[in-house]
Amino acid sequence: MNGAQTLVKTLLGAGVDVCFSNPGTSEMHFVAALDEHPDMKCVLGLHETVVTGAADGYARMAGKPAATLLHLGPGLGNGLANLHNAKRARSQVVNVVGDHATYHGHFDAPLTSDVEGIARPVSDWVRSSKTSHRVAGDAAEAIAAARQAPGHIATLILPADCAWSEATGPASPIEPPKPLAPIEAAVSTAVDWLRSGRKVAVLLGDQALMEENLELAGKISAASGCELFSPTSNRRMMRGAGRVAVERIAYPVDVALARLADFEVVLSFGADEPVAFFAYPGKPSRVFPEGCEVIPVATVRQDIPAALAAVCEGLGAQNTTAPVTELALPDAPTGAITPDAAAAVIARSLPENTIVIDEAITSGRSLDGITRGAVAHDWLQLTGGAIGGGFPLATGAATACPDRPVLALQADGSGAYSLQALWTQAREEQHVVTLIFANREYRILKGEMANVGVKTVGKNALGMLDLRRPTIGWVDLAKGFGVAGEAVESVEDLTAALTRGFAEKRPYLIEAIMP
Ligand SMILES: Cc1ncc(C[n+]2csc(CCOP(=O)(O)OP(=O)(O)O)c2C)c(N)n1
Repeated sequence: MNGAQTLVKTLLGAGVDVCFSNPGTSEMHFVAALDEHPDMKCVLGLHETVVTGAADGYARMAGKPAATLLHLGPGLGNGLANLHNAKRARSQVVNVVGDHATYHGHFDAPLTSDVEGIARPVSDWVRSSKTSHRVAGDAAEAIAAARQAPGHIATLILPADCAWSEATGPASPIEPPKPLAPIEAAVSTAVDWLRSGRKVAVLLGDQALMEENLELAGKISAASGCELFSPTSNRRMMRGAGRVAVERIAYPVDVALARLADFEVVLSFGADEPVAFFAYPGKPSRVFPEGCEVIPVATVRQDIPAALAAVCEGLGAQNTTAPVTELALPDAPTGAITPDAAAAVIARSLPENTIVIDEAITSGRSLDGITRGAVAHDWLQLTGGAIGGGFPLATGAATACPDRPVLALQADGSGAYSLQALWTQAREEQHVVTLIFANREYRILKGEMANVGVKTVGKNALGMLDLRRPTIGWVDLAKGFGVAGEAVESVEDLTAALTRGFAEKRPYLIEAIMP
């Protein structure tokens, strides 16, 4: 058995049975080892940003890591933006990055690079295997590091000679440490605040946004009158009819500041204090008011369900009924595809249990409110602000949940970073409907120019924000990657197109041309 074979067996032994990959020569022994195991699902991405973004989407839905297979420093480098997003999502990912044979690096062949240096900023754990005998043990440690709560990026660098040389055998899985127990003092402080009659915001992130934990938060809210919020961007929120609703803090700083102005304390479960995405001249970085204390009742490293249950018990709210969202669909809109009208169509069209991927940027500003009463669904967002996550997240989510429909809400500028994922969706016959919001500009950046105080916008600046010269032909691009689709210009046609798309059970792309 060689090092690569022990690696694959170690991955499978620990339950890692999906590998998103884009291989090269230095990974050929790993490819051969994967080939010996039909129980390992290998999914090819045509660019590494697809590979890493898909691993993120997979982890969020599967609750366990996938492996990635990346080609030396440049391959890893191509995947960095979506590894950054995955790190911010606290997703579990095991990167396997091939490298030159240990003795070859010295010759400075063209692909020689500082792989560890490239990996470190986006990895919580990095190691380069030193010998073939150590590959399996390193892999077991990498998997345990990725799985440790709340989820981490582990990068294992595999020199080619460590892959092809004789090795002893696979390593047994290592059980990661359990999340830390909540601290009693934090729980009782939270209970005191909730009983105080003061204005309390409860901030929910990470595992707190899963259905059973939302129910606990709902009981706490019903018993105390506190309001429930989540950060602006979340890894995965379970929402819709039958679930406790949580309000997402708005992206525009002024809107967030106005909404949160009266709160005296924030009790957080699985979320850091939310701050403005960017600094703006004359505006604060914090979105909760000056003097408002933020108390981390449970950090992401702690047992979030246990902390919610303890606070619930402290309030005596165990038997309180959590207020859940009733099914409430907006009226059918008519006419042009504006963000509000599109949100209403989406709310009305969602099949039960859809996984929604949200990279809609400005076209998605009203989605949170308008889709709240839709049928039950999951909502995955771009967590790290590095655009180009949408198509790959959809691909990864569909890999994890082949029986659930996926709806990718995709802004056009962001979509142009990683549309190669369509090809993977076609090849894997994934049930992904992509809705492109074709506003044909970087609309958010036009607003940001004004927000940072720029008064005049001339030809050069406009040229960097406009996508009309030439317009992007999304339906043709999708067709080129093997995905059927259509363009629509009214919400009536959008409704019909979504019905067709969800009936397809294969990938389908809808280009919604916006005014
Ligand atoms: C990796 C990366 N590159 C660049 C940016 C800067 N950026 C933020 S939003 C944006 C354009 C978004 O345009 P689009 O996706 O069309 O959405 P719209 O604003 O039109 O709704 C850019 C380039 C970024 N956030 N991440």
